[in-house]
Amino acid sequence: MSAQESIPVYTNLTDLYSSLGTSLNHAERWSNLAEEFEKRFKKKPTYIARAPGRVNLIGEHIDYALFGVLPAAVERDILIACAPRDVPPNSPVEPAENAPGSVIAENLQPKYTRQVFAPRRKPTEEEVHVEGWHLEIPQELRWENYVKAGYYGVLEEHFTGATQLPIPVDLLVTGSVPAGSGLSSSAAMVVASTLTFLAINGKLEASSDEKVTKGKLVKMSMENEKRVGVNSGGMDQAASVMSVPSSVLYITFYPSLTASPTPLPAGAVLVLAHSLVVADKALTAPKNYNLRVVETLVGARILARHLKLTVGATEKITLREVLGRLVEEVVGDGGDGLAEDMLMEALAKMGEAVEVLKPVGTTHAEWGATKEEMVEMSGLSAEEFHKVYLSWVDVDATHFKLYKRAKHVYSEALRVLQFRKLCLDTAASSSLSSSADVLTQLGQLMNDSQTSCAADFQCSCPELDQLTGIAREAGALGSRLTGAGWGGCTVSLVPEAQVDAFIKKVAETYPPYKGLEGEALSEVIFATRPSVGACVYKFD
Ligand code: NG1
Ligand code: MG
Repeated sequence: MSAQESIPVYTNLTDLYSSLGTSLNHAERWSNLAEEFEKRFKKKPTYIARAPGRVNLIGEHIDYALFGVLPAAVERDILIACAPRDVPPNSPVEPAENAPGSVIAENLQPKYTRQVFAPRRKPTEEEVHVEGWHLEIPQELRWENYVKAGYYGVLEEHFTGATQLPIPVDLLVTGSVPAGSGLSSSAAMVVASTLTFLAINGKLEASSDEKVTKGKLVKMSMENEKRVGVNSGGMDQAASVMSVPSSVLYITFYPSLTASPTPLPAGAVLVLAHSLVVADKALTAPKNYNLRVVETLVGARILARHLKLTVGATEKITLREVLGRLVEEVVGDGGDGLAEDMLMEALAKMGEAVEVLKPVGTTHAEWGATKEEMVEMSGLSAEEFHKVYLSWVDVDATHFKLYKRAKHVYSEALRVLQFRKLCLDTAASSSLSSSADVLTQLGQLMNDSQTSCAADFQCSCPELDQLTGIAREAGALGSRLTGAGWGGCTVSLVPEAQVDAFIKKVAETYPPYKGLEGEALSEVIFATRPSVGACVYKFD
């Protein structure tokens, strides 16, 4: 699996549907979207772009510390149908429908209303600056921001300094990834919209000099997601773009982006269950997601200082790089060449090294450092510290829990490698007899991950704790939150033969599911299988 691969562009519906598998009624959704597009815009779509959501099996909140994670794309996805719109040359900027480079965005979901936007030449103060062209993305939760984010990336990547703008587009969106559920509807939206604008501007054509690869699409989508206000790692975008059916994907970010399919042992089924607590990460980021990004970065800097590693004054060293630099001093290689068993050994040692992030003379579990204390421990001046760690991000906290966060990251990174090793060893061995035991061990790692997320990273919530507990009692071998947390979904590892009984039991026991049945119930708790990553369909 290489980041250099090109993004699949299908021109034949049979090939498209066979790539998507048969478990969901894809054909009906795709043809319904195309028909609805034609009804609304009085022309056929030229492309439909697809990007799936993802479930993360294990490896939570460690992608932005540059540690490897184990997600898989889910079958649920975002689809965007699009076609170019004729705009007379040199038409005026108003009305926006006729403006050069303009976009009319509609959504099958009526609560997301029709939006029209176009880039402009003149920047105002709030606008993000791109040489030549600008597009306003307000820092508030609006559905079209995700469409704009994709557009902006393509604008910046392919049209900077150009006199010509991207071609005007009409588009229609539909999605089956529940929003705010930890299944990364946001990344699916951003990947799908980035793909839409790439496709329609000819950047996926084999003949284009600037042809975009999977790796490039992941990078662009990561940047684009930041434009919507979340300083995310790259897990969701990589999973949405690079996943393959039937395997989880081991994604690394250090020293570069790689994705290796990792087969799950036979007999293991993933069941997703929504806590029904909706986490609006874009709104709460200053108190949770972005705060965790800062806490892990500051922890890394202080740890590096204790370990006497050289760190540039303005460098935002990550916890993975601290480990890499340390190992490099000892064995001369901290990067790709480091064998996984050595990395596991080093990670176990880091679990002890993080003790230095605890305050001297106290073992208070809730300990956190104030800003002033962090500045002092970092060895930077207050100005430097502010510039490197706080100036670019909005955080809202008086205390920063560096020890707990770093402890979670190193232990979680180790669990990912242990999980992957169990999967690979099982695939390599011909005997199936150990399989029940392997599933138990995988489940235990997931349970340990949940404990660490709840106690140390503090990204769980009472409902997620309750739901994972109920899941274990109902027969899950392991159960944990998936995605950012603070609400959203849990993922449980359930033996195949017990899936129906498991779902029934959880449905009866988790109080928020009371009264739900049929489709309403299967919207909130359902089995899923690792499925394929993003693609584009091109109409004749
Ligand atoms: P969610 O909130 O589930 O999309 C977020 C980040 C990931 C990763 C996880 C936690 C975005 C787009 N994604 O996922 O990069 O850090 O949290 O493991 O912000
Ligand atoms: Mg998200």
